[in-house]
Amino acid sequence: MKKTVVLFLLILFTGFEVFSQSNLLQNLPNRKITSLNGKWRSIVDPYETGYYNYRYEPHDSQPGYEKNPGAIFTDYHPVNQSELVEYNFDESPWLLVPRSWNIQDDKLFWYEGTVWYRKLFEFTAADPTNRIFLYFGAVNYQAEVYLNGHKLGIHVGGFTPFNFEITKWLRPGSNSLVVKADNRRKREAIPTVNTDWFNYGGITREVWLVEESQTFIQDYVIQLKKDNPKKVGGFIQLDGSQLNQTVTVEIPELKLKETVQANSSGWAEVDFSLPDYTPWSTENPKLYTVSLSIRNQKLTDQIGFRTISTQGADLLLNGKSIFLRGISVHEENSLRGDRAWSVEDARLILGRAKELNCNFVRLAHYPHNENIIREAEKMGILVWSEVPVYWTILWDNPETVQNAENQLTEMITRDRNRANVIIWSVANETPVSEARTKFLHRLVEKARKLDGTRLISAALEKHSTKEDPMTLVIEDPFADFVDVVSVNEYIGWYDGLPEKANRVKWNVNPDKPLIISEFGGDAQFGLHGSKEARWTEEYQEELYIRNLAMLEKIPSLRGLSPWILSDFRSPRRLLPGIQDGWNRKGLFSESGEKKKAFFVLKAYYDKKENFPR
Ligand code: GCB
Repeated sequence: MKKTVVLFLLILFTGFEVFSQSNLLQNLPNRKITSLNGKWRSIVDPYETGYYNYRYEPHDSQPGYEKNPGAIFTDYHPVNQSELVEYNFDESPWLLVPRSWNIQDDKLFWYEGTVWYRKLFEFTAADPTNRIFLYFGAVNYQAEVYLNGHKLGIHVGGFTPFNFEITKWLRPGSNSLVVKADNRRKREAIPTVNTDWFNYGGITREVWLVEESQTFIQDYVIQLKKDNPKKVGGFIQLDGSQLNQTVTVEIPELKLKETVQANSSGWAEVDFSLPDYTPWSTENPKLYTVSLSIRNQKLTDQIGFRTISTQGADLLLNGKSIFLRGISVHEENSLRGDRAWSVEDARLILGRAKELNCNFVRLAHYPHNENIIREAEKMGILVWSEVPVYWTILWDNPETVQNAENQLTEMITRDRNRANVIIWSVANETPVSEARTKFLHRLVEKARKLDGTRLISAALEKHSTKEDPMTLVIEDPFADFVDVVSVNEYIGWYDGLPEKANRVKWNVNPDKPLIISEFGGDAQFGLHGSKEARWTEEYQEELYIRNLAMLEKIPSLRGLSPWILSDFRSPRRLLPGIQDGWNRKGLFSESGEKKKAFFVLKAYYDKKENFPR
């Protein structure tokens, strides 16, 4: 009986807490932050001993501590010397944060499970009345967070940020922050068990303390209104005890100063005209310093103003038809063979994209870190951002849809002030069914509610018609819900040989822009042979030549993001001597050499620079 009650409470407790967190703070880089990056103590705990007892029940709470069903590895120090304690953070190995654990110790390379992390830190607020928050860029996949023995909450989803207010749990002197990170793949999760990328585990992005006054600006949107290059719309959300405040919005370079009044919920609508300005564009990625001020806070951001819309098959950036010279990218620094997280990593990835003459990256298949979005924004690179609704999700499970919706919300909330983000993608290669379309439709509705200004898409699949296997169509009811139709195709790799591209005809909706969100094939850098020999650079080169010639004939084609910029780790890729755990579809090898196909795509993009002429 007791067991059942404990389990029930646990389900209730976790069920309630899974998505509970303080509302996400907007614009971390410009806040008053203190980094908790660096060395953390770690305990690798494959059996979750720090959580369950020998009856596989969550441990009871410790005397003198908050009720923390489950966790005992919360840096508990027994009062009584004779008490049995079977862990010791002080003597446990270090792990670097942010990083995945997989490449820090050979024993952890394939590890999927729980690692407990601990950071001791001291913190004195600039003003004792200030409020302190703890912010994680991302933890893959599930994080349980404890401060000084108190459980702050749980976060699910490996690629989005989350934060907790910790003001009342902080102590003068040393504080102990413990994170249980668990990267086990689960059937009901987003993504599910089966993907084509490496399941890097741990605290993979930056960790910060954020200091704010009693009442502060928590979130805002300052963006051009949909299709209106003259008007700024959005909102400002305050948090705290003095919510009825006036907020001043200033753009000094434009000599703009506006005030808005927050209501009793701390919410203020933003709606004003913008004087003459230089729009953000790929050629001139102009950003303005925008400041938002209330009584005790001035928060600045660098914001670009541009419109993005569609008209028939055209994609219009600032009203002008553009072609997306793109490339798909994983969040991986291939030189280190690890998750990318830093500004330097972002510059490496985006620098390679620039060498290809790209103006667009598809950040596949999950939200990437904020550094890459902001660096791309400064470099004039447009962004497609995606949630990991990938392949075979459990479409009918209400918790799964809730989880996807939550990840989508965190992605959009973090990046909806970035001028370069133009497309929210809600899925990749999901099999058509009624349940799946309903699931994705719900995500579209959510995305539009959170951000009515950007375009919605998803990477769909093509089909051939019954009458003619060489005629390709996109037979998917979901194509009706998206602003931009995007499709992945592997003609010449999984689907026939490269010459097949000569014989194929596409029959797609001429009234929506089409993006080929993937095409490509594997080549091992330095392996040469005839253009018919798979895995050679010549084969990949031929595949690119044929595919580009085929795609060029589609009148509604407005962009490409071939698969992929660089070779990336994937446990699905097992061919010895060639793949060795790497997906070899990169135009760059993992050590950064250019394959022959790189030059084919670059030459195509050089010509496309003159689009639409
Ligand atoms: C796809 C997937 C991508 C894979 C790629 C491949 O269609 O969207 O995640 O990595 O194919 O290499 O097979």
